Amino acid sequence: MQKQEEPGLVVKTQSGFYWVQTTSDLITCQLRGTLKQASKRTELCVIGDKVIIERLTDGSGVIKQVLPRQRALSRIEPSEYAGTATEREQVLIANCDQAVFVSSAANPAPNTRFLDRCLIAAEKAAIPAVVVLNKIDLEGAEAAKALFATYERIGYPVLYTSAAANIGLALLHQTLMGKISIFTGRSGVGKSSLLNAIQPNLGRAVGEVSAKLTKGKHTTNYAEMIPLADGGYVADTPGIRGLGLWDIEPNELDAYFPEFVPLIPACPFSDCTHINEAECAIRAAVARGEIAADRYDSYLRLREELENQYVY
Ligand SMILES: Nc1nc2c(ncn2[C@@H]2O[C@H](COP(=O)(O)OP(=O)(O)O)[C@@H](O)[C@H]2O)c(=O)[nH]1
Ligand SMILES: [Mg+2]
Ligand SMILES: [Zn+2]
Repeated sequence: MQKQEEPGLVVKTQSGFYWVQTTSDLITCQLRGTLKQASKRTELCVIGDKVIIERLTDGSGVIKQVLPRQRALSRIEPSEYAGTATEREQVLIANCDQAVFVSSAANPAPNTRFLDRCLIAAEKAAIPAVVVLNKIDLEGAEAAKALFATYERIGYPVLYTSAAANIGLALLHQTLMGKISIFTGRSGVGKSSLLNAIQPNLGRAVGEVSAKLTKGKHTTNYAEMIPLADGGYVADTPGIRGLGLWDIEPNELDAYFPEFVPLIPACPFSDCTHINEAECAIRAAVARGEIAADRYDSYLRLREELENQYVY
């Protein structure tokens, strides 16, 4: 009997098992043995990957092929090897339509340094980013909103929400509908609460302490994206502590700050670092207040981090 091959979408991964949505059903698969040796520096198969499977008689399946990725949101895998020659790429999601980065107005207070890092990763991957500021029902919301207006000026969509007070949820729902999204941000900002307010069980458990899922070497073991009733999928990542920029050269960093891009040609040197060159157009724009000092500060810090990264 000829074995039947079928296309499918990887919607969940856990400890070497892959849940693949085919046109007819959800089937638990493992990777074909020969695929496993293909690469040590990155992951072979992650949520969002399109694959070709073959069914086995016991009802499970084998992934025979992982189709080329259109896009992927990555970071340096948090592990004891990070910063060494054996560090690996962790692909958080493949082929997603957008990345939604959630912060909270208070409790925890916003960390734009971390948000900028996430936005750079999305720009590198050419994934459209959406910024969410949650918990705007809390004291301090006005100051936080003023801070986030910077991102609107740059051109990112910014949604102001409160899962607790039911603000902005319809717009968030609309933003997610029909798309494959990664929904991420630090622990406690309200990711699960927002998703559960949109659709029951769309988010992971509220208040979940996910240390087990986020720490150490085995961080890649569990990931899931959940279907929206109206089409699309949302991957609610457990709170992400850090996001080491993967595969970015120091001298390409400026290209991932959209508000820098139109000014870069005005710098006197084509390899301007925008750190200390006289007549640098970026520094001049910061001085005039056209580029937010906070964003420029993020640029300087990330640039230094990239300069210090392991060189292969
Ligand atoms: N005041 C307020 N609290 C919220 C809001 N959204 C979530 N929370 C609370 O913040 C805590 C963390 O929420 P959770 O959804 O687990 O955050 P996650 O770690 O990002 O998934 C919980 O105690 C929630 O009840 C909000 O909009 N306003
Ligand atoms: Mg959560
Ligand atoms: Zn410059």
